[in-house]
Amino acid sequence: MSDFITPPVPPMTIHFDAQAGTLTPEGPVLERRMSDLEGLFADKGAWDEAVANGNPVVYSVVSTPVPEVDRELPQSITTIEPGTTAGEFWMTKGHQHPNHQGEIYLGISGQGGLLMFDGENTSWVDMAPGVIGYIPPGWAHRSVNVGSEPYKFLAVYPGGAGHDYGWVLENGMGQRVYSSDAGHEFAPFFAAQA
Ligand code: M6P
Ligand code: ZN
Repeated sequence: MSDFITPPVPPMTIHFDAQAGTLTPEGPVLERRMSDLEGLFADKGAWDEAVANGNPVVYSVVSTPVPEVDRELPQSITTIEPGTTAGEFWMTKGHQHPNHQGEIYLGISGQGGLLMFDGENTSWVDMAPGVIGYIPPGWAHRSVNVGSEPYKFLAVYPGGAGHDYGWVLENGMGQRVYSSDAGHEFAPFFAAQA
């Protein structure tokens, strides 16, 4: 094992409770409020208002103790609260992996979607409990809660994958996802309005 820059963590048991949507033991927990999603919703006025009106938690990410280090395989459960900002469904920031590595998402509860964009084409996976969405290398990815309950999914990804948020701010995600009578509908991507 001498060629590891960071020594690997020891083998461990992680309990995944799909009903409760928990991982035990827990590692780092991340909470993203509306103010953390600057420049992502199309309607900047509505986003400003939401930040001023309580700045709600939009999503949280609970990880296991497996670190985000090259050659490890970390996991996390993300919970996106239900809601819309000027009709646009609440979502994660979305990111690209700088070195183009794959990732899998497993739907746990609620109704969501996995939006992927490779800079040219978009792809959408309807995420429900038991569905695995596969993110191939080179596809930026964002999760969206298209239901009225919290949407939870498990992510498993290479520890050295990284999170390039600038790529999404620069290139967008190809499409936006809005609430509609039929549930959800797509609109062509356009940058956030000032
Ligand atoms: C999943 C994984 C994480 C990611 C999280 C939130 O749990 O893909 O790596 O951090 O979703 O997404 P984002 O980083 O785009 O806010
Ligand atoms: Zn990722």
